[in-house]
Amino acid sequence: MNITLIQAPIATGTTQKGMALAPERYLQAGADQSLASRGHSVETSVVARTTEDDLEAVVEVNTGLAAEVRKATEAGRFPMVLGGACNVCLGALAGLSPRTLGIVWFDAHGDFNTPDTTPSGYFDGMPLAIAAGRGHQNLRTRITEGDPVPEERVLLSGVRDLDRGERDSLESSEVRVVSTDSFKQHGMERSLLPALRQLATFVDEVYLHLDMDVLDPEVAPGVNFPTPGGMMLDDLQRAIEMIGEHFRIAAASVTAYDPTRDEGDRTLLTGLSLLDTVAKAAGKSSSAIRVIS
Ligand SMILES: [Mn+2]
Repeated sequence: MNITLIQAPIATGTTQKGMALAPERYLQAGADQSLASRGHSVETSVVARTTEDDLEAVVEVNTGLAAEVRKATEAGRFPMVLGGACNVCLGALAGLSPRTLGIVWFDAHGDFNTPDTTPSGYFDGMPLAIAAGRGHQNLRTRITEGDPVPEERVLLSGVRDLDRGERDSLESSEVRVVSTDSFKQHGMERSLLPALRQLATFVDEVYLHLDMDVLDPEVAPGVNFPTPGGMMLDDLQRAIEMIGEHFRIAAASVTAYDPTRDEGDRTLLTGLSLLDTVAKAAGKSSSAIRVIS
């Protein structure tokens, strides 16, 4: 497959700046060569952050990212975004609009706070809500003319740490949530499959978002908010394959890796292997006839 690896080095918040170093670290470690060695044709691009102000930088980087995603898509290339924090979803989705697509989002957290519910004020606890039309819409509309993604087209998976107000918002929303509790009770495949099938009644194309903290800190310690009880790598890889079996994957982002918090490059290596998994699933989903079983 033809892939454009787009580096989006953005992080918000005072102690989370390390996430902005992730894209460069992935490239240093040979992310592009690793994909090329599996038969993909890989191009790389970088979106620059020039402003100090976090919210202005969110607009700046995501506007640039949207242009890169659009360019890649128009050239028949698969946009693979290396975050950066989870707000890169805004630029990725903006580059894909006005498509009819859903979101499959893997995260230990909901990222569904709004300025009204957030206990911390942390911007990167809000991007999924923003993408779905809740909170900071003036900021979203500076990045895109497209509509928010309707909540019934959003699947949030691997969640195990929600703030109270965020939990209430999710419960009263149309967002489909598959928690790690459900994985433990029923197994990952048996939990995720019904949710994917439901989503497939609304969309045949998705944006795939992988926050590295969805994984257990055992395999991905290099994140800002490590949360025990996460997914193991093989389960997440299988989940990504399943998504490729049910949907065309329009673009993907791998976010929230903080190289300054890694232990022995464990998170880096996990991230690199996920890029391969995503590329394979996306390649399959774009070429094969999908069977919704
Ligand atoms: Mn996140």
